[in-house]
Amino acid sequence: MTDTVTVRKPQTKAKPERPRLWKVILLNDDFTPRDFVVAVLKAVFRMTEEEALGVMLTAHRKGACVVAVFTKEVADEKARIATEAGARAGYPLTFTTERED
Ligand code: TYC
Repeated sequence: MTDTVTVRKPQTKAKPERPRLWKVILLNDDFTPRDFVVAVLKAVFRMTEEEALGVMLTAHRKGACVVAVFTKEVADEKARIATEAGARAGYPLTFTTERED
């Protein structure tokens, strides 16, 4: 008679990972006009005038400001479009992205 021992594979729990989010960060510079920064924030990030003014002023005073969080693809694309809008107008306006912890 043969003893049969059944060894089960440890069950891998299906744990749905939440997609990591990426911050779009606006960097201050000494050349881009304030109105231009506000216009880009409104156009690319669909902010109201008040929201855009607040973000622009925070970046102006502190050196940088988080604009919004998105999935990596959306954050990269919006940062690229917003930075290019500045470059097309001859300004060094820069948006970067950074992974949220
Ligand atoms: N510092 C700029 C000025 O004085 C305005 C500005 C604000 C530029 C925020 C970039 O992210 C920025 N004209």
